[in-house]
Amino acid sequence: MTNQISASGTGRAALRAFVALVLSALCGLSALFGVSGANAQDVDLLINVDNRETVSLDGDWRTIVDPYEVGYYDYRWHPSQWGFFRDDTQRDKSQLIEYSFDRSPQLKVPGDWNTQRDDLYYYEGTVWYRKKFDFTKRSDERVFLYFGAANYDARVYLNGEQLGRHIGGFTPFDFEVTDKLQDGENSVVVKVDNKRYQDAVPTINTDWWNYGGLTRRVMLVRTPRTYVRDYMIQLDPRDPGKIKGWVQVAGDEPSRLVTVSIPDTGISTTVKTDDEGRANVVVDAPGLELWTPEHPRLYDVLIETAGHALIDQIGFRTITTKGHQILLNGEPVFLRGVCIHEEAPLRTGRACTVEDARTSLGWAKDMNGNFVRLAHYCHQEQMLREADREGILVWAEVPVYWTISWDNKDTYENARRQLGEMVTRDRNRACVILWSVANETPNSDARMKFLTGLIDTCRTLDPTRLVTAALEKSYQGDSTVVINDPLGDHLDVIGCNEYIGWYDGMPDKPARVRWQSTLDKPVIFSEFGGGALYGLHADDRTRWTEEFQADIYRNQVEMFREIDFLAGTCPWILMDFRSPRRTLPDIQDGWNRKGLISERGEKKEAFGIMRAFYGEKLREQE
Ligand code: GCB
Repeated sequence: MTNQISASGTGRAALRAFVALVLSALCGLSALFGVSGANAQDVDLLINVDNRETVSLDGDWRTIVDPYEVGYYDYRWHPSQWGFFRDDTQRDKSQLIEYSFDRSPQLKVPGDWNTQRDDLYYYEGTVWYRKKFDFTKRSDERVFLYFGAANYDARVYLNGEQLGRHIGGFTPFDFEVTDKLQDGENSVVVKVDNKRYQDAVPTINTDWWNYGGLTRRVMLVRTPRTYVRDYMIQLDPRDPGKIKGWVQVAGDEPSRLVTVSIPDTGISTTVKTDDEGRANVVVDAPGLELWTPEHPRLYDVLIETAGHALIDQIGFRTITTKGHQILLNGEPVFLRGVCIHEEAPLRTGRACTVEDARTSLGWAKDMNGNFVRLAHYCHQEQMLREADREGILVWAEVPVYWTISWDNKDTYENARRQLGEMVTRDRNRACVILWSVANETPNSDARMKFLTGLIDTCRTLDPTRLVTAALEKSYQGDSTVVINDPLGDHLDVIGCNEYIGWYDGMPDKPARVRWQSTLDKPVIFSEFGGGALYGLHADDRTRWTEEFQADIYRNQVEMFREIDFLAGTCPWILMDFRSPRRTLPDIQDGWNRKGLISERGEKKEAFGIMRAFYGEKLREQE
């Protein structure tokens, strides 16, 4: 069922898989009995680590670059059950050991390896990481080893023992280590491998840098023996006067009373979890100040059970559609968006800090924006937390990009699990309004089956948000553009990527085309734009100049004004980002130059055009 072999999750996951099997055999009876399908599909993940007691393992880690994977396979290429490099301590002195963490160089965690060492710039393969730390366990606690993300395939060992493996470069995972920690010194070793494979998610072919390593924070999370593990506390989209959701308790005594309250409002309810630690929560929520981009009100929400009180900062709002409109709290909203890659502003490399998140979102706001598309994979949790605080709506997405192996069952399970981990981590964030299941995927029966499966998973895990995907356009005649991808029937909001004026015609073309949509659904232009090197100037028919790019934007904006079903726009992209596909010397040099801002933070002319357009949209809405 899952590629994550977790010491903590195995028992519960097996039980859930069994429950899932029985429920599906009963063919829909689950709904009848009020058992949420979410139970059966849930990903077992410790959420809200920001508000838990943690011990950071960030900082310098010893690392061994291992392109031949000698730390894992023997010379006959047989995998070692335990990983040869799992630990280099406590061996007898006559033993032949041909590696040493202690004498190997260090890399910073969180961080990609590519931008920390010149010799690792293009490296795709295995790097072993090792961190030693002191710990003293308390008798009444559980401890989890938590990774924000490791790109792409991570095998984790603690004190020489394998904890498990996680596949997927952008989502978190954890292992319970309560009984594996030693008082005093401990050693955690991780084999991180970022090789690309045809049947992986994403596949071999993308347009971004394959940054490898422990790219996000690593920590120990301490909880009581019985603890709140996961929950969903959101407004009921059908009855916004109510909060509806569920809590998941885990540990020694999962069946117990749990109180969910919002101290600022007097809202409070107590529920009893079942033997699996689960309880539904429904409570009247009168008088809540709704979360909006203008007033992103977050409430402290307390989830308490005997011995454990967990707090979260949650905003309450609804997101629905009506015909061509997207409604936020029942009111039409135009999404003044921009796409963002997780490329660190100003210093480059994989973004991994709150400051990185603040800079990118600050630029989006500076453009008069209210929306970001976090392309093309799940971004760090701090980005969502910051968007919640700043009032920026979010499109969140999985790396189902271009040409995935649609027929491969493992590829599907991999994508489904990554989607599940993303939704599980972020479904309490008010900022997230759209889950996206794919980007520019050519149509086929196998693709339809794969993606409709992901859409169903998404709706099961989170019935409160809208589901979208970035589709492609097609032409009828020379100048009529239609969106007729059959996947549109299954989505709530249609994302459409179009590069009219860049890959498709010259910059003046957008103003000459007419758009048609066959579906009575909101459409967002989820990508458009063109490349320019910051500071390169000439006439507006010279490619790569700021003028050429600006002209595309000017004509795109003209085109937008004529489209009555348009619910938002999302230029590609906020900042130039590294991509090995982009090799043109003196212009690209390994960078996709479609940014409205250079990697050094310099704004190109086109930025001003979007800023002016969004300024107009903002005034229309006021
Ligand atoms: C696209 C892709 C995006 C690319 C962009 C480009 O359609 O969705 O990932 O980076 O075009 O620059 O060509």
